[in-house]
Amino acid sequence: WMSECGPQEPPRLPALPFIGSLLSLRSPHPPHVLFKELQEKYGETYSLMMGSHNVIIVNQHKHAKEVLLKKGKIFAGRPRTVTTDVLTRDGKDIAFGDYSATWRFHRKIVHGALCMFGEGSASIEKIICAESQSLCSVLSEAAAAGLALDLSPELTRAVTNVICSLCFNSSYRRGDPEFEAMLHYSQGIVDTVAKDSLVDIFPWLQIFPNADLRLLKECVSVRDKLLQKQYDEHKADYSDHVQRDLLDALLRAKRSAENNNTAEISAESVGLSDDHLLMTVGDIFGAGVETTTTVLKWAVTYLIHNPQVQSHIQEELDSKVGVDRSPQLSDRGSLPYLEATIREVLRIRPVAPLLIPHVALSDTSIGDFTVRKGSRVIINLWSLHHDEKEWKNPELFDPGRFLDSEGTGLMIPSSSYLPFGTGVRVCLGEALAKMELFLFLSWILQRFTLSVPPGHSLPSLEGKFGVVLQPAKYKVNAMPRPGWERKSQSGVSLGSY
Ligand code: HEM
Ligand code: PLO
Repeated sequence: WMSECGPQEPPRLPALPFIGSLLSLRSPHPPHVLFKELQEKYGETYSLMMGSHNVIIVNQHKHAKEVLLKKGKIFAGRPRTVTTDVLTRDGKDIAFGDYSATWRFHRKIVHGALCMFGEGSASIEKIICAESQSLCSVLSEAAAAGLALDLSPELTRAVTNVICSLCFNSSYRRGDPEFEAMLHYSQGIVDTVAKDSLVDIFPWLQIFPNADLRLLKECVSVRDKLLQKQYDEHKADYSDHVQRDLLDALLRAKRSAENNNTAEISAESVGLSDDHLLMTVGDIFGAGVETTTTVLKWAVTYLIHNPQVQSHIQEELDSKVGVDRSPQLSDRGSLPYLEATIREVLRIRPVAPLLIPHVALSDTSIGDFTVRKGSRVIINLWSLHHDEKEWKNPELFDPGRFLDSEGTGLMIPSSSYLPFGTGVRVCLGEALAKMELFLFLSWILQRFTLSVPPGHSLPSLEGKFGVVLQPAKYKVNAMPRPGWERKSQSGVSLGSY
């Protein structure tokens, strides 16, 4: 009967009860969990009406890949929302900006800059190792003083300095007031922007609680001042001959567009205005800090919960790297269990469980369902990564699922795994993030065993849902491993990487 009637739209939830439960009661579950549960009643792919917006929720990998990969260009749009417009000056960035020539151009510049300073080149490895060294010496000092430490600010500073080097050729010392300000504003933005992700696209945004919107605007203005300062300094000592960082790469593209200033292509029209440059570098800086830090915090949380995984990684490190030198990127191939652990962390607690919403740019379809132009599409990565048909015991933390039966070869056991997305909107920082995760974790675990302080309970595994899924705050004991009690403090044998 259905097929004779021609193409069908996805099953639709009754709008009002749903919105009522999600927003008024705020539901006992975060949206990604709620959307996974709603599959039982409505099927894997269903839609909701939110005011005038049709929103399609995709919970299954075949449909997800059709949207992101096979029809990637058709679904490459982004919705405009009140909070992301505040953050990005009406979508003048990459992540929240709509599909356009400007978006493509900025992705290309960033990609080129990351390749040049990052991937492959030795310098990024040196930067990350220097930050690892500094991070480990903070852990040593705390251990020597018998103190338990909230690792969050330390991990954030290490990750921030890597992205600071790449974006601005600068870094922060411990206790730097500008760094403290950055920590504060960035948390404020994470707490308020794209709140509950798609909740931001409900019409009740017009009655968005003023306190939240005010906090967001304050935080964004602090961020913008810091970005503007970097921008002015870079403009002042810009030279065509040296490219120190991403901001220089963006300025160079702007200069060259201005020099070729013909009627058709001006720097403004290809999206190289001051605003566009600032928003792009703001995106990379923000994404560079919040995502990688969040994964490191989840990794530490799961390692504390699973001491057997931690000691397995340490045995691997002892036999493949030893204690006479520090881990380096070229060790990645010989530390499969650590790689598998990183993959498992990215599976079980995806940083962006609903990705960023996509928009259909023309009439199209997903599987047998028709999709109208302008529909918003939410890919529920949480459902993909916790699909019982694809993963045995999905809530169980088991790095072994990413290893072959010998336990030595890496593999991806299911295609229901997309921690960085895929297709035209795929994450721009995947390679950088993987290098950082590998080096930071291998340095820490070579030197320390992590645990909760005596008398403390294990940290919660439930994340706080926002634009990124963050673990709660807790204190950690970093106990120097045999052979590292003095060495890591004096710096002996930390030299060779
Ligand atoms: C987008 C994951 C680190 C820059 C994304 C998306 C995901 C993701 C799921 C959305 C894809 C979509 O909407 O379809 C991650 C994870 C990271 C990480 C898991 C860390 C482990 C980074 C880093 C950077 C970065 C370090 C910067 C260097 C971006 C940008 C976008 C993006 C600019 C927007 C792309 C676009 O809309 O065209 N990331 N990311 N990410 N990521 Fe990452
Ligand atoms: C994080 C807080 C910063 O202050 C601003 C910022 C910029 C880019 C955002 C990032 C935040 C959160 C994670 C995002 C990133 C762009 C791509 C990335 C959304 C809001 C992901 C995971 O998709």
